[in-house]
Amino acid sequence: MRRAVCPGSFDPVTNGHLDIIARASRLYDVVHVAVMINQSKQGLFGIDERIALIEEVTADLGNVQVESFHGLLVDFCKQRDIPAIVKGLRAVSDFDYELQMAQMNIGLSGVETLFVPTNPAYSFLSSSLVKEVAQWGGDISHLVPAPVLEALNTKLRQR
Ligand code: COD
Repeated sequence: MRRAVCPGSFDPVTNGHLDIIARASRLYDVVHVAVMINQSKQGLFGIDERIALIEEVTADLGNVQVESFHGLLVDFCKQRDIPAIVKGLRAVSDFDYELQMAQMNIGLSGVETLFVPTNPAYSFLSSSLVKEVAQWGGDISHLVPAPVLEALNTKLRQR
């Protein structure tokens, strides 16, 4: 079985994330989506909500498993015998930090990182921007899957 992991915060999952997960799912037998638990940062969505949304929007891919993790990503990989991390690269600005993490991760554990260029339609897209635009009533319907749009609108109405 060829396995890879797509890690992230996914608060919430966007079309940019989904594009990378879908492309990884065509290259690997199993893609693990690892949702990082960051105890020092309260997200808009809880970890279980993020997982449920990712499961819903990746169900049609058929080979995606969604889990949370805390601690080092390479430990998550080691425990599941995952040899590769797949990351999307949006711009040169992503590259410096992503390169550092890739080099640290291979040095720590031998886990490789593969970079997939973002779809140009999503090169400016991040979860933070989506939340900010949605908060002020901007149209983000072309940037997130429909269940995420609905969940965001519900969440923002509750605030
Ligand atoms: N187009 C393409 N790809 C995208 C887009 C887009 N528009 N948006 C996001 N992505 C991809 C990127 O690959 C990004 O890395 C990934 O999706 C996740 O994005 P986010 O914003 O949800 O998540 P981040 O950046 O907060 O996630 C950071 C990690 C959790 C991956 C990282 O902090 C990590 O690995 N932490 C674990 C602790 C650890 O091991 N630390 C040591 C690192 S060396």
